Amino acid sequence: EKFLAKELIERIEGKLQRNFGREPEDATKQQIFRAVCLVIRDMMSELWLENQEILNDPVKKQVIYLSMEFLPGASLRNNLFNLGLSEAFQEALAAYGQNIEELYELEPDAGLGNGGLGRLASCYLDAVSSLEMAGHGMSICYEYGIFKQKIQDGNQVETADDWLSLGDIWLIEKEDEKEEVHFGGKLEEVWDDTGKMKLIHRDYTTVIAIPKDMLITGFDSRVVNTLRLWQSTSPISIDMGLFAKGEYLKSMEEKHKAEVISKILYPEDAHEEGKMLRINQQYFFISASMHTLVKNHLKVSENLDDFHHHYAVHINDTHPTMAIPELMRIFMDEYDYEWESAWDIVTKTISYTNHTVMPEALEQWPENLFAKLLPRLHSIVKEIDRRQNANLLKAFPDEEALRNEMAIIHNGKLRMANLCVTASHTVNGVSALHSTILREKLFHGFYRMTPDKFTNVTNGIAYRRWLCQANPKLSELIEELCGPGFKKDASELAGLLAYQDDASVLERLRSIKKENKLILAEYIKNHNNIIVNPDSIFDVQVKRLHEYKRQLLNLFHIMDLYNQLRENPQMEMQPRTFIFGAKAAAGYYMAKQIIRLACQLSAQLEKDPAVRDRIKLVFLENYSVSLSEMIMPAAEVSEQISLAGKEASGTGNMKLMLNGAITLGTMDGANVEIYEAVGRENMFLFGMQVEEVDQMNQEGLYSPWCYSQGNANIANILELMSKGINDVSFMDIVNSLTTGFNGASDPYYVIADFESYKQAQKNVTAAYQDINRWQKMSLANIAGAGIFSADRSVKEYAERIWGIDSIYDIL
Ligand code: DL6
Repeated sequence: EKFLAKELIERIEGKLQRNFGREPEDATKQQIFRAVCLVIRDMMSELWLENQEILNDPVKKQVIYLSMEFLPGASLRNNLFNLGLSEAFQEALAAYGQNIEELYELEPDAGLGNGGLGRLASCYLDAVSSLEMAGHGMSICYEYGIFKQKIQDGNQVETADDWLSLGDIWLIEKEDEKEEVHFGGKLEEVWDDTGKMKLIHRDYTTVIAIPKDMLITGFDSRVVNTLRLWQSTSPISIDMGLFAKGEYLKSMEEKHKAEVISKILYPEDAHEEGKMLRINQQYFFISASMHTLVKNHLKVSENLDDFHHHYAVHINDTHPTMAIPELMRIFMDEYDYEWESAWDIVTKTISYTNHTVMPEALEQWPENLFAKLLPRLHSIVKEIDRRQNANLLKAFPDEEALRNEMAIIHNGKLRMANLCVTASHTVNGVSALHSTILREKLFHGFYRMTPDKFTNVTNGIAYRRWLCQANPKLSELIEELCGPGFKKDASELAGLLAYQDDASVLERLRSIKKENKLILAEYIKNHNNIIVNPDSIFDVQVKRLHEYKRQLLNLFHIMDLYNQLRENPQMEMQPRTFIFGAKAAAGYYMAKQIIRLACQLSAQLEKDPAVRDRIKLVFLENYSVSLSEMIMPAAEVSEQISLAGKEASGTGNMKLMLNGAITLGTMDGANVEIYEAVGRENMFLFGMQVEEVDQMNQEGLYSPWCYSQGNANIANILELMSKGINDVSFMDIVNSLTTGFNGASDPYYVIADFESYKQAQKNVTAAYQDINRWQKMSLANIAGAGIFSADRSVKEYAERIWGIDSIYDIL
């Protein structure tokens, strides 16, 4: 049912009057924003209610996507687009002289995640709703999301992200569905008359979990799902006894301790305090979520025997692993299930996606800390480990080292990935290459034991957000040429290929890109005070800052160009604008140094009149979902230059190709599948392949210092960094490359891959100078991006892992 602008005007006015006591003409922008969102929320709630009966039918399975991180970004534009109401609202707001674009700009991003993993979770919720499937996300309602990045004097400074000040408008509190979560305490054995022993948990601390639900729409869909975000609070708001004694701060201590759990997106786990908070966060949202599922199931079913027919519980990386022992605990301690039957149901319920092979990101908890915070869960994990060890002994009687590697508890550590693989019915990686690495290396022993458990689901993106919403001109052109079908079925983007030799279409593509570049150029002027040439190549690397992603390699190339230009100021060159966006973890020293290098290099290039019109470096502050929606449409080169074997998939690579940028990348993660989709002629490949990296690692003979001795360009770059860029020396980076900072020198082979990268960059320039060739490549990338739709990924999960279908198909 479509709404007329007139009806919307009445609804918006009603909200303004009832909620803020204002007429439209006296309302602030924030109040109008809130009123508009409330009107949309009502519409979504109606759709949500309509589906409740079907959704709660135990015969119809639903997926529960557990993730410590979701990155929804902004919701207003997305919800209007999905509901088909963008124009109607635009018209309604115009009646008050309001521009809907300004309301879009007002909305803060819900930044409840760090990067790719969280954004993927949000893309998948969008796809689940768009495919009219039943599925809900569960996570934490962090009061402060991912920090806001400020660049001050060329350094990253973190400030708090108070997204709830306006973002709360999308949350519906369901106080009546709150849960209790128990921490700490001790276990006591109690024997009954029949000689049966029960473990009783005593003296625990209780924290209350309050659900805040965000409704999730899908494109042109009757289904609205929810993202349930748990907020922590204490059952005791104030201890009146302590207050009466004058101990004011202490009287509120319990409340503060409880509330800190959902205060902030988890910090690094570098020290014990951090670890403790993170274990508490994980258990908090898992315990509340599992209790809710069990309760809801028992509303529609007699017992828990058919729990796995009703719920597919998916673990997004190891952070939600506690779902495994927590479900076991609930089944056994609260519903008297025996171990075997509980295990049977739990293992049929749980599936797990691995998102990284980086050892430092594979979670391991100190056993003593885990036991202290969660004594009952610890006893259950110990029993899972004991049983698993018996299985391992049978499977690998002569391979002690392998058994140790596969153990869940080893050397005083709890290894969450091994627990996940042991208890999940299916384990997947996120690109073909990554899944191969899981099977052949990281989880090889498990693969030998249970090969059928392993599968691959290549990541996908909510492509309508980055194409139809972020790049409306391109979307309109595609619709004009290929019809509107691509909005439902991304594979129809391939229809564009019919136009690859059509000069007028190629020209229109070029002019759309130019318009988008102008928009980004304006943003850069306003935010960085740098005037960029819109005819220069917009070369983009946007992603979290990590050494393995090799932003440093990109900077090496820029420093090399700078050195060449200084030596030969007359050198002919196609102007380039190198655009970076990246947040570094607050405690990650080397990542922060690399940001500093980028910022100082940017300033240095600007200072030099012989250089600044040809190469520019722009470091965009505070890279976020919303900023990405402006960058992707304007990008021409997509830098995907991680060391082969390290990037599990990448999803920025997909968003950029969808917008016609051409990938300059290594054979890593989903780049391999981009290569399969568009062919070598439509991207720029370089660098070592995984096998070569493995060989280098095995030989252990790599000497970046020797490379630099034999290559004057590399030596000059190192010298430039040592002597100083914009008067700042970067000796720690130089040392990390040449003599080793934390162990091996240049562990991500920046220097080894440099020449190959440089050649690929030359190929980029040559291709760009042939306008027709470049536009054809660009078109081929847009046309080939359909495979990277999150709808495709979610369909694969639904069919091969979760066993769910559209709720309407199975009626
Ligand atoms: O699968 C989503 C995303 C991938 O695209 C990236 O390649 C990968 O680095 C990222 N992984 C993580 C791992 N975090 N932890 N733990 O963020 O996942």
